[in-house]
Amino acid sequence: MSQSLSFDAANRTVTLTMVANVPGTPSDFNYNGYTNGALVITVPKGWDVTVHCNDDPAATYAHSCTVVRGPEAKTPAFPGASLPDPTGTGFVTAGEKKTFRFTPGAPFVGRFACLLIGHESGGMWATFQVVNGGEPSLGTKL
Ligand SMILES: [Cu+2]
Repeated sequence: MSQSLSFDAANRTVTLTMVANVPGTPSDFNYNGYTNGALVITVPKGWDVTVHCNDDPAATYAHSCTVVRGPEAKTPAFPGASLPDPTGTGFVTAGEKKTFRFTPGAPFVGRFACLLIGHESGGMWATFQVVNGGEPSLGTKL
């Protein structure tokens, strides 16, 4: 998982790779093998965030990627913080990779979620938080 997040502190850029539907985990509705907020992404306010949203080559389902303010929110928390049309055509299918880029302008605690119907409620979301200062990190919680 360590290679899922990298950053350049001098340029305040962070790159996050989220792989949907990783096999061998209890649920197909996971990112990087984690469900229900257990994966915790932390990004400082004002950094340039590039997200690679990849569907695992062996994925069973199509999936999507959006940073949202809370449970079942359907719009991005910040301009550009989503694949385009995340509840419609903005998905990735098995082996497919798409990228989006945004700059979070204010601290908050929200979610990185799949907005395809039934996926977030099935556990497909990570915790996404924006903090004042510090460095980006990727962690886990129970
Ligand atoms: Cu999904």
